[in-house]
Amino acid sequence: MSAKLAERITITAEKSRPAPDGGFLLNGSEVSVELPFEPSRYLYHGWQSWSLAAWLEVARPLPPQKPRRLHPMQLDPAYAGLPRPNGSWLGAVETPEDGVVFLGALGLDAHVELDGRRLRGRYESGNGEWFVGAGDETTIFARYADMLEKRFGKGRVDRAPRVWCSWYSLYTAISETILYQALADLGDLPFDVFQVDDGWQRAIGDWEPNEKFPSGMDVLSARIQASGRTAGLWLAPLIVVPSSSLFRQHPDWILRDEKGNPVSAGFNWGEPLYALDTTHPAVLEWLAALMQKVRGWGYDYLKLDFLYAGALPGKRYLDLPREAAYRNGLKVLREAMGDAYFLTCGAPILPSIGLCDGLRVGPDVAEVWIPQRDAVLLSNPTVPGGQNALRTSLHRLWLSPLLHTDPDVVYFRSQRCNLSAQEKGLLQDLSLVAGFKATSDLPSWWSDEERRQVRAWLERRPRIKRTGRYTFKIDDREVDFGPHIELPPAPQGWQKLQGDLFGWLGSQPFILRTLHKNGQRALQKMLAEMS
Ligand code: 9PG
Repeated sequence: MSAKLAERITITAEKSRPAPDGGFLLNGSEVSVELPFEPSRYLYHGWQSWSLAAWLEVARPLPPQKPRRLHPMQLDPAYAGLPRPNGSWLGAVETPEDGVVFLGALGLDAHVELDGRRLRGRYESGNGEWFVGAGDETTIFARYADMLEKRFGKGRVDRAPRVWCSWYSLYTAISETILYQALADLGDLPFDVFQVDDGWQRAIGDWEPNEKFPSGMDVLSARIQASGRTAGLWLAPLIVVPSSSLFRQHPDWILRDEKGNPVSAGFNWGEPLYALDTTHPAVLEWLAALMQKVRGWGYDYLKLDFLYAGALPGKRYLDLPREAAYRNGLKVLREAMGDAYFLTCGAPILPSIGLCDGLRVGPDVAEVWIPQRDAVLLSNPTVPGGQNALRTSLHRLWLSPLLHTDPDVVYFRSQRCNLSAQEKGLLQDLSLVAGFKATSDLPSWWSDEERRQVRAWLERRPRIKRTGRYTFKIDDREVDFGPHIELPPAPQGWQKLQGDLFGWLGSQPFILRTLHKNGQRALQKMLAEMS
């Protein structure tokens, strides 16, 4: 089938030659592949960890993702309005004969879209290589991954560490007291890493411990290490908020547009986010010093988050293509952190390959499967939720020969969790097929039975066999994720009006600040209930 199909597609490129094991290698700043059929399904492949990746019907275009103010942190803002099916670096269509036709860039700063019967690829600047394949989906992605490895390298491919992370229980309400308690309550459960997430720092940009960590970050890491575990730390080194000292002290470090205005990197923690220019020598020095500082505190597992900010469109100190600028920044971070385990998050996919050990491959999970307002009314597949995380993570497992694919944490707890037993089971199975185990459940929230399940999950080393796009065998059990990843339908009628209103409101800073304050209040209430 594949040989025949390969003969029937028409390629337009500056140069093209047959690839050694079938398909073609192209060269050109713009290339196209004309299909001998009308495609009905397209593989959207979103830009960064949290962006949507999924096979979708060509005839059912994606409704606009809302609110718009959050686009910079949820998709590639350069292509947010594109009406046609499209994605970053690669795209594919299903063939009538049960295979796929695939077009994928072998370099950075590239985008693919489907224009009728044509797959079109374009590099944002200059020329680059492409791979075209036709035939079996799994085989083609394996070959693509292999070609990427030759160009970008790969991370450590031995087993991923088993991680306890503070985010999906305590969120920013962490303190050294609470974390000491959680650490003690974990007892001898075989977690390799105890990772402190967002909430320890003074501000986004001011990476020093706040008043909830009076003993200092080094004392905390020593306690973690004394439990036999690696200490892990979250940072978002490429973004900065206006309330930080960094922002006030170094206006010239901020990524700006042609008019000189700071480029928006989104809105979170009740504030607008801005990006650091990773081509500025002083920024690179500061990033390297930051990595050395946290290594010096004793943290040997680093989760670096909101990394997309380094690759946003803008006018830089050096005139480099944006993903090349990002990758240079990432290289400096990697070198400065030495042999620490490096997990990238909110990270553009291709330019992170070879420089990190693990990559978050989907949006955040949450203690709810489908958040009605955000996922349904706002048509947003990148917001926290079990289903959103499952869908996108599954479509990025092809990356597993290159790095550890982190599908985010799983839940065992029934306290403070609205997931059904089946939904928790789906996420637990996902962690097994992705090969990355993490949870944020506070150990004191587990029943004895739940704690027993956690131990069994941590100790398992199941045989995994992929039997189809969404089907796997985990030891002898068949798992089918297929029925659980369908996108909610686009809102109609009254729901559409509601969505439009919420979308508008959700772009207003005063609403976002209010939502943030409400979230903080809910966390304070939780802390009060816990003590
Ligand atoms: C800490 C968290 C956790 C989590 C990360 C990241 O507003 N947003 O669009 C948005 C997206 C993701 C996000 C936070 C906000 O989560 O994925 O694991 O570390 O940061 O703040």
